[in-house]
Amino acid sequence: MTKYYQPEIECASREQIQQWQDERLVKQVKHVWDNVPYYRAKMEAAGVTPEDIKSTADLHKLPFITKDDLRECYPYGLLAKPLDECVRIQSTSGTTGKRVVAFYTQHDIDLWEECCARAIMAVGGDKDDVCHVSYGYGLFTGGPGLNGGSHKVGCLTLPMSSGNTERQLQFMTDLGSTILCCTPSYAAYLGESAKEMGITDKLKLKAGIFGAEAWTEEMRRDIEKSLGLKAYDIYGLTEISGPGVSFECEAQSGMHINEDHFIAEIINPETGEVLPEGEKGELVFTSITKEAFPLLRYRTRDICVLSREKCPCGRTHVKMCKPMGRSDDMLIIRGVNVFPSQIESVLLAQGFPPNYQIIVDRVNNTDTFDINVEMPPEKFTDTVREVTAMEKELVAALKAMLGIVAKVHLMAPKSIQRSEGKAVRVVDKRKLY
Ligand code: DLL
Repeated sequence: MTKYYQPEIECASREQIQQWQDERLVKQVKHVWDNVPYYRAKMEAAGVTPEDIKSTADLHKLPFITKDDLRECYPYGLLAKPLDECVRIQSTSGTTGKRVVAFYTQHDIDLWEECCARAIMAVGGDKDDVCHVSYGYGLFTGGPGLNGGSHKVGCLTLPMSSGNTERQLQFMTDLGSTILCCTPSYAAYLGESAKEMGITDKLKLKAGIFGAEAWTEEMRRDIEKSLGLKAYDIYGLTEISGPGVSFECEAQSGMHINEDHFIAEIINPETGEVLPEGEKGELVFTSITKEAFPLLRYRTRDICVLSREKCPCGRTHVKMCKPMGRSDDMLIIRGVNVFPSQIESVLLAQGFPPNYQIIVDRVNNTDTFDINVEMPPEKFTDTVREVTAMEKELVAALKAMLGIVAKVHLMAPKSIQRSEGKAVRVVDKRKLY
């Protein structure tokens, strides 16, 4: 039986959860109104004042906030606390371009780490565990979030970060890591590498906490087999805090949303209308306890279904299914958020017309990322050396923008098929959803 980290919260009655949400929402709306002129103006434009929000039943009256608002307000426009009370900044994956920064007070860090601690406890973690964190550290929230959660649980924490697979496996066997936290693709790669090194039977892993990108049940089974552990999903986004917004329990069937901190809604992405429970739509979050960067009705663009069916683990917090797609064009490639528009801006800056096609696939559980790019007539050459040199330049410029390496294939002018309607810029062959 799982030891609950905070059963009085995670297994609270619906009435209790409702009461927390009602009280905290009213307080949060006032905090935002008083401290964030940008959102106050949005509320005024929508004809809403804090007095109109008396409980979660009034939530739908508030205007949405989107990634575009975050970009428009970059960097300080949505801050709800003085900067000298903030202790941390994190940012969405992808290095430049469409950057989104989130601010945290110490209180915000504590509650975020608590959410991650709950996720670790939910997979059976306790102070006797060795928690191996191979999510990236730095601006990306994966490493710092799980690291903090692991400390809170009292695990021996290995802040490995990503990369250097041989060293990861060496530490894993030498120190007897029992819980692995990383992206599912990296977990699969670690499993393969352990097999190649002939050390699979030396691993002591019992559980893995894998998220930040979409992964299938098939991939879950592969990872569980190759690493000899139980694989659990974890979900989150920088704007709302980071990993731990929701997490899987022993039932491995959907992720409990930490409802004492976040209110979840499902909306129709076209109309913005709130959909009844059980319907598929876009996930929207309101953070009701954060101080520095509290977002009200933030549109995640993740397509999802919520369920309040009774969970065998005893937790009462609502569950979300694995995200089933996105309502925008963002791709997550090797755990990094990529927008086609970022690629387009690099191509234009390098003197290439925006005639390109992105092809993404998943081979042996690793994402492949190819970009076919047409050469403009004035750059056209079929000399291999010249083509290779141009491809190399584009790869470097794209890496600087996105933070990951793409394979670039230069093609003759007019060789990418033109579409009569909307151009097909992305061919995603991964069957993730
Ligand atoms: O990916 C936070 C995170 C780190 C989550 C480590 C889990 C583990 P961002 O870089 O801001 O934050 O990307 C957020 O990633 O809107 C989803 O589209 C996607 N995503 C996150 N977790 C999952 C998951 C982190 N378990 C975006 N399954 C989100 C599918 C996920 N997609």
